[in-house]
Amino acid sequence: MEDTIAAIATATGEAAIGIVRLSGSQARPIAQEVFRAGKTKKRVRLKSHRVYYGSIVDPAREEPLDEVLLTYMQGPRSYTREDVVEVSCHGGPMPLRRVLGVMLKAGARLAQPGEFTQRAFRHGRIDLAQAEAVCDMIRAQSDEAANLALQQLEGTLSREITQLRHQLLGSLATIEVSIDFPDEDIDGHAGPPLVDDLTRMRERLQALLARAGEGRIIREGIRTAIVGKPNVGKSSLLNALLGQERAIVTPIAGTTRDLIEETVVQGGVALVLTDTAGIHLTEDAVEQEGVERARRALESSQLVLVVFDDSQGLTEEDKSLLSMIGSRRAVVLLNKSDLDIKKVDRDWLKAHVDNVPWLEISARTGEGLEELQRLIAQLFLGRSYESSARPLIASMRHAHCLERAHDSLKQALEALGREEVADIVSIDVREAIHALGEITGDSLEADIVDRIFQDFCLGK
Ligand SMILES: Nc1nc2c(ncn2[C@@H]2O[C@H](COP(=O)(O)OP(=O)(O)OP(=O)(O)O)[C@@H](O)[C@H]2O)c(=O)[nH]1
Ligand SMILES: [Mg+2]
Repeated sequence: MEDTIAAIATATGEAAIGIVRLSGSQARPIAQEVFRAGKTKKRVRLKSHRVYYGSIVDPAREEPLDEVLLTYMQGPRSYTREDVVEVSCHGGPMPLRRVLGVMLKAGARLAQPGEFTQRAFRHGRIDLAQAEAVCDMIRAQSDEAANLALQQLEGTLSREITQLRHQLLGSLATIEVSIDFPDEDIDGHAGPPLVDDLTRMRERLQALLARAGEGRIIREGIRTAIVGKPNVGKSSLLNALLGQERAIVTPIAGTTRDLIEETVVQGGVALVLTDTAGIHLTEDAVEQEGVERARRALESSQLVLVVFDDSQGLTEEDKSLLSMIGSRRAVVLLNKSDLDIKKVDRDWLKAHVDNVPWLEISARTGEGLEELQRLIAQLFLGRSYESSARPLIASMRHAHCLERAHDSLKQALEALGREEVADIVSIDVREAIHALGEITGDSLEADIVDRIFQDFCLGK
């Protein structure tokens, strides 16, 4: 029998309410040991799916620790499918710690991160892709990301994968028949020919993979570096996008020395913005370090906003920035358009940055920022995922599994083309089935499952 786990399920800090959660066969006895109902502070026998008002006490001295609401949910009608107790106490660190403390004293063990959800998975209430969606939902930074997580939580992805996997199992059966009866041609089997089936499934995998990048962007946001030489208005741009005076702005070149990171949601996607120090040659050691950090931020970004000062015209320093972009997606921003001094040579831009769009903006008045938002959405997102019936792949892990399944099917089809013996084809199809099963957790080693749940937050 599994032990009973306990954890604080809500975030740390001050809040109206905090929740301590118990799950396991001893959840009810432990709760009954430390809970006293109502004003009379009597011990009670808890009934399932009821909410009780009362207090949590230290049973050694009957000393009350906090006033609470307690809910008992008998398994399997609970989050983990085990007996679960949730205690809502006051949401400060002290009351939460006191409530958790007596539960541990009464026999519960402190839960590992993700252990509640892991139990829900192990007891078959949700599959692995759904369990991962719990985490995504909690971490979602934009509406789109939350919608995507919810879809996955409700099983849209799991259904698609399970369906594919079952169809592949059907194909495998066809192949196995031909191994047992080698005189029969594989493709001569009744029903739709094997090659057509496998080709169609391969195409479905391809279609899912084609939009995986988009899914990741929605889930994780776009790492965006704001770069430019000193004083062009990078920090002003950060502030304008955030709608608050987050970074220090002054007319003095070299104001920003360190990286400043903030997230802003634009057109449904989160931009994880980094404001950087002006990139230029300098003797100042602090500035040099700042410039070095700016370079690294640029290198680890997915989108680069290159800021030029349109009232100044381009210098060699500006131009050298363009060579640092590499193959990253970028937008050139001609800032300070409110001054109406268009000194940046448009012809030079057209000749030298043909693959990068450019835009006039004013960080001061906000002119051009909506256009920037549209441009970014265009660069990263295709049609809206809501318009497609197919689930959107949003995690690297899922994309890797799909790639493996896809490659195995490709090999199977090639083997069929070469008229290889059925055994060879069967191995490839089995591989594909296994890879798909890793997404939903149907085929996965226990230690990999453990590793996936370690990424979870405590109490989840
Ligand atoms: N007129 C006008 N001035 C701007 C605009 N954007 C920034 N400025 C001014 O330009 C100066 C520099 O702005 P910052 O945002 O500090 O520039 P920065 O690129 O972050 O500079 P460093 O941190 O030193 O590299 C400030 O005086 C801003 O007020 C704009 O759109 N229009
Ligand atoms: Mg700055």
